[in-house]
Amino acid sequence: SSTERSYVMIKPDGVQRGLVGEIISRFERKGFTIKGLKLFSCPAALAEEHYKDLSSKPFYPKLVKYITSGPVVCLALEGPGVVASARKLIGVTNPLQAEPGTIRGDLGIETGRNVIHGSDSPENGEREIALWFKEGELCEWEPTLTPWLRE
Ligand code: DAT
Ligand code: MG
Repeated sequence: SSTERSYVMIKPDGVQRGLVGEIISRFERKGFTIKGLKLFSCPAALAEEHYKDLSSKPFYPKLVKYITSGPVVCLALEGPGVVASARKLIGVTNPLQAEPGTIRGDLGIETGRNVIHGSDSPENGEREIALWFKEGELCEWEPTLTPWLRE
């Protein structure tokens, strides 16, 4: 549906490398609507909750350390099919395997420094947006451009 939302996050390596504008620009150009946007230093408890499905993996402690190693940029994106489309724009988990043209394919070389996160289902999109954004941090707005993007 057109109200589908994805939680997208530029990870600390993306922020440190000055890729914030480059990355946000790709989602803007594609036509998704930014409903939430902030720079944020995330506490370990939040990173642990966000990645709780991976808590049994050997790389989980390093993953939590990485995500909390510096500020991240949190994005709530909305639009038809935004969850799957954002995953396509992002590329597969290992940047060396990600296609050129994708964010990870163009900008990264290691799984443990893969620049960006995107929700893997609409349900997780809602779960993650609720986790990372507080009440009042999201904007209810509709761009005047919408009729030029959607019939
Ligand atoms: P994705 O971020 O593509 O949805 P995921 O949900 O399977 O991938 O894993 C979340 C993050 O955990 C991923 O972006 C990087 C890290 N990760 C995944 N598999 C890993 C591995 N085998 N070794 C190190 N880090 C890994
Ligand atoms: Mg995932």
